[in-house]
Amino acid sequence: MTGSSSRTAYTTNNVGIPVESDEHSLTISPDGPILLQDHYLIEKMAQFNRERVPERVVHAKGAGAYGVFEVTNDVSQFTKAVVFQPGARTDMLARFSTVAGEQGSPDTWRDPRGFALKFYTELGNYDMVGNNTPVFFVRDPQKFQDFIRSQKRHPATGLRSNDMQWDFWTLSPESAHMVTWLMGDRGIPKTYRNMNGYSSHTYMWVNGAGERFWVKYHFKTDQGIDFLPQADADAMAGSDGDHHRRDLYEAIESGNAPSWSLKVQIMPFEDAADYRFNPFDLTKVWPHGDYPLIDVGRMTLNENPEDYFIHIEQAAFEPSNLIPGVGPSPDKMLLGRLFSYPDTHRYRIGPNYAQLPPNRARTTVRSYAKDGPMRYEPSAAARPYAPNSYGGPAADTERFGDPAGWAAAGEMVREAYKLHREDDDWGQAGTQVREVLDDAARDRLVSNVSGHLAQGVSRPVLDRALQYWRNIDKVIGDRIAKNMNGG
Ligand code: HDE
Repeated sequence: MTGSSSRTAYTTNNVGIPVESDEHSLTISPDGPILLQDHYLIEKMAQFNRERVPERVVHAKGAGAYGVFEVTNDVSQFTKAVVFQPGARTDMLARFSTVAGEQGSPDTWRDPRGFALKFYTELGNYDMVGNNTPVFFVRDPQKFQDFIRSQKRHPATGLRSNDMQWDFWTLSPESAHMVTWLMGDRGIPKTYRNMNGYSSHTYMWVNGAGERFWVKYHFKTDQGIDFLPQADADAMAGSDGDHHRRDLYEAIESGNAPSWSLKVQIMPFEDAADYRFNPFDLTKVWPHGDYPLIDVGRMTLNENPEDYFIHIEQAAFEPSNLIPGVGPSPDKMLLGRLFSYPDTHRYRIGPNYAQLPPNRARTTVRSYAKDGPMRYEPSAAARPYAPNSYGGPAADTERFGDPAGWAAAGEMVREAYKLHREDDDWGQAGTQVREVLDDAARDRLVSNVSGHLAQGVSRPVLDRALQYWRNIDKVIGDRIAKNMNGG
């Protein structure tokens, strides 16, 4: 037998026992029956059948990397959050994703892109889970599940259906602003490195004096915004369905670390009530002329995960991971999300998902949680209950007791938001078309919408879609109608 140092490492089973062969099952004579005691064969087959966890019900296809966030401007007058303090440097994880496609779907389908961030701070993990668009399709979580189902597969055919998509959108006019973003250049980023990220929601910041502000985040790509024209994206979907995942991995591997500059819009707490738009309506932006962008810092992604499944497939982002100095807002969609994400993680990767490598806090965890499947970190408390007289952790209400909240009163109702003086469903979409897009971008928008409508959208949905676009902008709507020969 040659010395073990000259051989490669030997194969073991899952508990470290050396195995006799990587190639042959255990049989009676070479041609005989396989024996039940071939537990290594059984272990391999049984493990293989259990390798999958349910994919994310939305945002199933994605890519991710580790990195660092560095503060470059003093915004401590607005927030006490440790991640945003002058000089702070915080390790982080980012995951970018499409929305409607399944795990094996092409990266270059037209879709919003997820922009999920996890900051490992000394006061726990802070997650900012946004998209590459500053708005969203709906403004009440009651409609989110239905919206997603209209984007996915028809229950009879198992096929995606543009008719379902436009049926939902044209019956939900609040979608107009986001659909304008989606059908424009931002709907297919050239790479994950060439897109911005947004909180989309309004959040609350609280400073050290307890003063509250409303805030929207803008992560501006330092690589420059860029997109794929529809035809190029369609071709790429066929030639390399993992184009965006590959690009991010190879860029980081080659030392070409992508970065994003974080800027925020800050609204004084008292401005919200009388602002011209509902500042908590997720289908609206705050025009930058009203609340200009303020520099905060830079996020750089410079480390690929060593194992994709462990670190990216099992990554659990949640908008409810809010550290002191950051809080939610009355945005109904955000409040709905605070429940949904931990719920989906418990279902998808188990109740102890917070102990998995990408989700583990990098600070001391003194939670009273215990037991449950796959738990392997002991509870920090000598006794599994609070209060206790054995030195267990106790909430520091004096230091952390000030919830980032707001006053609320009134009867229970099921109604839309009260309208602010410039609130409607079409105005900001029209502004986007007329004032933000240039002629070439408008031409591409008309072409993208026409092409999408031409794929299976039938009357009466098609007629509603043409009126939808005329409501956004008459000129654009007429151009689309002309293309559809139905105008
Ligand atoms: Fe999500 N969303 N979402 N979403 N979302 C999920 O949680 C949900 C919304 C976003 O890379 C799920 O872990 C509800 C807006 C990203 O792992 C789920 C509502 C925005 C990701 C979920 C929304 C997002 C998700 C599925 C309406 C941008 C991927 C898998 C109230 C501001 C995160 C998961 C990652 C994933 C729920 C709408 C962004 C089902 C209920 C708006 C980037 O929990």
